[in-house]
Amino acid sequence: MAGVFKDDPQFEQMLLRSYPMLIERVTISLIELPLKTPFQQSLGWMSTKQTVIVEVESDGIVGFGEAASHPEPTYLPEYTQATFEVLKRFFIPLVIGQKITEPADIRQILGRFYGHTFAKMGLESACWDLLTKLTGSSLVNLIGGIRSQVEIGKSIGIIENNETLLSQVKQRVAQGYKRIKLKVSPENALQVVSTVKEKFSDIPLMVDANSSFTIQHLNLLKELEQFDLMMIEQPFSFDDLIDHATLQKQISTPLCLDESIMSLEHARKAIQIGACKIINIKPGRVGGLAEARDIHDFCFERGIPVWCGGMFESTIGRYFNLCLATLEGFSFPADISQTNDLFSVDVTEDSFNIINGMVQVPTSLEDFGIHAELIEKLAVQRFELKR
Ligand code: OSB
Ligand code: MG
Repeated sequence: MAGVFKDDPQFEQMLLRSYPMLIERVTISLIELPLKTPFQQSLGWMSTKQTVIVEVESDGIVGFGEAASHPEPTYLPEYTQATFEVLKRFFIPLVIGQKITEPADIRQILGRFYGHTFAKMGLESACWDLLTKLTGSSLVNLIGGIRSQVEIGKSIGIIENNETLLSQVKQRVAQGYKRIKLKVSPENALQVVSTVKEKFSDIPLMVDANSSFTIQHLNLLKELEQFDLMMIEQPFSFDDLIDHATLQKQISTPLCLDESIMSLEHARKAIQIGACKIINIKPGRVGGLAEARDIHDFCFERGIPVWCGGMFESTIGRYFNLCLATLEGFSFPADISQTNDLFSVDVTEDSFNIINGMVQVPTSLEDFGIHAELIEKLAVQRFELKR
């Protein structure tokens, strides 16, 4: 806060962020949202998205948040049941009864706990929602976003049949998505990309390997160069910055890191050693919107483009991603496809609409009409703690 003065345009923002909130109740619900179409990636098949909805109450007002970790420990070590467990056992007992002045305080309070970034985001995001309700200011305003619309791309799973794959791409391009991301593995990468490139030579195209390659696949990865992809997302393991740097030195296609970046410190080191040229920011993966904004600011100052990834969140989680993607440095279409396209059940009455690949950024989470009773009904596990 030092160095921000009254005539500074940031002053109002700073005031809005400082608002005492006594955490009087926290409720978590682990829910299951069946996918309309099962999704295959190198992480495996997913037919049901498990996610944790978080409620934080202060002064009679309730904020909603989401901890959308992956259902299995294949994306990162943290998975949905672990997220629920760590919230119940460690995080909620520690935050209950605490008075915070801004959502980022959650990051300090939970700072001594390693990892479990999605669980941290669950609590912090509910506090951000609470803050918008207490101050009457939009989340975009509170975090310093500059856009009222966000560009959206589509992530397409591994589809073995070429005709089916091509018709998927065709449908998504026709719907107006601004970029297509193909999920790949060492077994299918060249075939999938060449099939799509042959028919759709000029669409913005990228691939996401979800850590399925190793440095042994160096030549295969070099062969992908010929397709002029926008970027290759996370070819190697989350804990393998060194090999990413080795690869990036040998190819001109930008590498984008997803799983590897769980904090600002990770981003700083990855950039320092040249392990990537682009960063996918998911607020859950980095432990909250405050950390996400710090990574954005760090990258923006250095001319490193970032973009907003997704975890098949419900409309609640997608809302936070949309707001984050309004920050200035977000430079590629976001993985925030429509939730009513993904799920037949959602936790809100309404959701956002994508028109020509663009979403109008919502002014408030309340606009969607949160279905609190449905969340309780859908909960396969629920835990509540009051002061
Ligand atoms: O690697 O970006 C990923 C979904 C689940 C787990 C990992 C990833 C994804 C996606 C997100 O690609 C797609 C979306 O949320 O629409
Ligand atoms: Mg990814």
